[in-house]
Amino acid sequence: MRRLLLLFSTVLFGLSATAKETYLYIEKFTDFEIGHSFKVYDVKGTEIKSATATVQYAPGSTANKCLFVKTGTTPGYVELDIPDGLTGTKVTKSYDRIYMQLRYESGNTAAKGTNLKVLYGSTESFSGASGLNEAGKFVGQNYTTKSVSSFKKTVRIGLEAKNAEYYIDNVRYVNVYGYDINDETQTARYWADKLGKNIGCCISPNQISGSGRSVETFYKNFNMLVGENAMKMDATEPGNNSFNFSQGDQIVNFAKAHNMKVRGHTLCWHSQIPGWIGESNSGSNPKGWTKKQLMDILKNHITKTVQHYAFNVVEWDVVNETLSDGQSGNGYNLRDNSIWVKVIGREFIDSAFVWARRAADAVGDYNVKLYLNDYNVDSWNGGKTKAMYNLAVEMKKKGIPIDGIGMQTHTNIGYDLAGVETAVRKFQEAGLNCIFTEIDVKASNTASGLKTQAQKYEGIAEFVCKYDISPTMVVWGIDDNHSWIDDHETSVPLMFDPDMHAKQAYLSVVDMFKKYAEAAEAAAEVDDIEFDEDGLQKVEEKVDVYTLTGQKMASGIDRSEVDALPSGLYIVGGRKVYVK
Ligand code: 9MR
Repeated sequence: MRRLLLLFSTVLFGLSATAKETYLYIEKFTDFEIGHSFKVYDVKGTEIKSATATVQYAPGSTANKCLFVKTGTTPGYVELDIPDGLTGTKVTKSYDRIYMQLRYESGNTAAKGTNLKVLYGSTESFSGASGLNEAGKFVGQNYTTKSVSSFKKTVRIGLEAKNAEYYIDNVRYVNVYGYDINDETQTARYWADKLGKNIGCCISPNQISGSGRSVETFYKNFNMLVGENAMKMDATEPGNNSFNFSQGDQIVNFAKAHNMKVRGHTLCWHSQIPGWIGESNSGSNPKGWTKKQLMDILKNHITKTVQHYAFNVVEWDVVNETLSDGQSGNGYNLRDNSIWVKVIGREFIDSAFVWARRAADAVGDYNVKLYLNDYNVDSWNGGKTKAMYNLAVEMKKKGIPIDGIGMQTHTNIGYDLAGVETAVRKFQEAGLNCIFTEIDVKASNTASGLKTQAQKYEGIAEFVCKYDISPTMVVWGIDDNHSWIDDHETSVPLMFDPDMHAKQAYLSVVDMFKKYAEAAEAAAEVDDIEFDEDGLQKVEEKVDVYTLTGQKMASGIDRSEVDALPSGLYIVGGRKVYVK
């Protein structure tokens, strides 16, 4: 008897505090006629003709179909088809759990307390307690399976029980991670790559070794890495003019192996300076360096570091956290607990950028971008953001080679997205890039905390998608247990939980990148350039206008009317246009 209807579905539900579970049914038995039989095999893969597995109604039901298994002197395992389009490797890697309901009746207790086995051919993917201890009811249970590589298009399941009678129902694969890491279209990296944007994560060399889920989580979901500490001055120049790039090199090599970019953090900071220079976070000068000596030290450091990483680092934080906290918004103040500020003064900033640019240009690395990076410089409603703007614009006007500013974005669920967008536009008007370099959004591990957190991450992702001057967003840690924020009990700031389950934050970032990438693809399809008889490109006077998400805003309007649209990005006559 053939299956009546080929049907399987992915059902999303079970929203836990952290991640969604994805279910993929192997078999519900509802699509088979009563009496349909399945083949049964022994553990070595030899068919057992004397055992039976037939579709029946569940005990006491006239509607709910399930499978009734009857074994003889050898335990038998029922063969079920793997859902279409899936391979055994993919299934067992992406869905590392199998769930099913099992039941025995009090009249035959041979199945009680026995092991369940999950086999692909004769390769065991799971063997362990079935959890079947009470007669007369279905018991639902999750079994964590092992990945297998030898498989056919079927999976075999059953209890290790002789002369037994029992029922099986609702057999399904369970993905506890909230997304399928082996399906690239479910990752932020895939869509960010399509948009030419960077989605990054900070990393330490000790997180790179091995091949487990956490390592995979880095390179499958992100296309950019930043050393959390590896490229700071205390790591790279532990002695005067004595360099050690080994930690940063490990990150660069890992990134290369996985076709990822690297951003450099950081060339000049008041913190994490080597002891031979002075004290971190201090304006004191215990070694008595003169201004000229300290300038030479900084120039040498920047030149050698930039040239060592030339072509391998695409963005540098040239100067980090040079602004003081508490700014009025008029002009700017520099922090005074910095040896650079105290001994060299304001000019160290300009010099650092010039040295970095010259060092890169001298070896032909013309594309590396140079950033001024700081925290609490996100919302235009904050005085420090205006101070950042004032400093960056002053530099730009003087011809200092600054490409943009980095908003570190160490924030919380109060993050003022509207104020941030205003700031992004201000930087855009000033001809500066504006990127998000160290994102963490503090939130409580509650449904509402995680939901609001996801909205903030999503909002940041939208700015990155929407603004050409915002090519990068980087999160400051892979999961909630790898964060410099140490109140893990009360705050879970990142996009993955410690077991690498995707949180809502990650899933909404994926969706946002996907939305813009698909809209961009749709726009490219209508981007048919026409030429007139002189070979010149025809410019349509009447155009259709769409939002980036494909919603039609206007049909056949005069091109000149486009300027009157509310400010934002549109697809006008098949081209992406920004209306101020
Ligand atoms: O995450 C970094 C942590 O491991 C270091 O101990 C700390 C030392 O200052 O620096 C942390 O990273 C900081 C980054 O370099 C600059 N912005 C603030 C980050 C969080 O403190």
